[in-house]
Amino acid sequence: MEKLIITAAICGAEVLKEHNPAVPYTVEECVREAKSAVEAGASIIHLHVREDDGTPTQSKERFKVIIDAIRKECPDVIIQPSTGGAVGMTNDERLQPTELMPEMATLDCGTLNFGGDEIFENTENTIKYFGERMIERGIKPELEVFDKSMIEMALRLHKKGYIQSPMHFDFVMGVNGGIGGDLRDFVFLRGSIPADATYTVAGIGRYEFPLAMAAIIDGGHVRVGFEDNVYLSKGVLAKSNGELVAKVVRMAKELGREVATPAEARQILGLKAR
Ligand code: KMH
Ligand code: ZN
Repeated sequence: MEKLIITAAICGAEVLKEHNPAVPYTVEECVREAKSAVEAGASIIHLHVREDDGTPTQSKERFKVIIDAIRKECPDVIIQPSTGGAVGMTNDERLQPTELMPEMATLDCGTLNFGGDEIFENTENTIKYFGERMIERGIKPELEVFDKSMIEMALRLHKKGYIQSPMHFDFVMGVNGGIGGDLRDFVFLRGSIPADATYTVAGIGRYEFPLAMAAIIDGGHVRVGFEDNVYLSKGVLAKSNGELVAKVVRMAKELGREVATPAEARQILGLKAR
């Protein structure tokens, strides 16, 4: 079985220090959290950035400062900026970090309710626009799918040339508005992607570790981190993203699955050398 790629989604756009005081906002806090995750075994950092007061931003300049600072401490790690940003941002605002030519970036494959009155909008034309920019810039998209219909969308746009093979999916499961996080939901998504595709699973809240276990067994890959879940176990806040990654590493070890280095992750994902 392929080695396990662990992605750490260290920050997100919605989770706050009120949920867990270790959620990073400042440059120094982002470096601390990325470093803890990489030292524990993460090979990819899925990155959102904030202003120092916690306000989400897609500013290219802010991304550059934080990416450069993370790179100083973790020179090999794959940094995957978000193009989802936060609900309500414009397409061009969201695309700014792709101008920095990262190896990967997320590409959200559909619109969904995002709790309360929030709608995370990704129309077909938005997805095409983002897909084109990523092809132009040589960026491998992580196809974020929050429901089965979003896999259909990705496959359709792949046929039309907006997304290239081999595709790499991220099943984001358990969002209020998307697919649930039960094993049958996972099996449904997992069985719906092409044979040459890879996937990672990001379980939200209490789904994080059960779905990680399923992906480890199945040969898929795993995303954990404060963006998705702030608890190490029921009622126990994680002290760092590294603690969440370390738990996945322990699970993988118990199940006999080796963990990929960033170089091995690049090979598995077919990332272009920079
Ligand atoms: N913050 C969400 C609205 C992504 O990173 O591409 C979108 C999100 C997805 O987190
Ligand atoms: Zn994200």
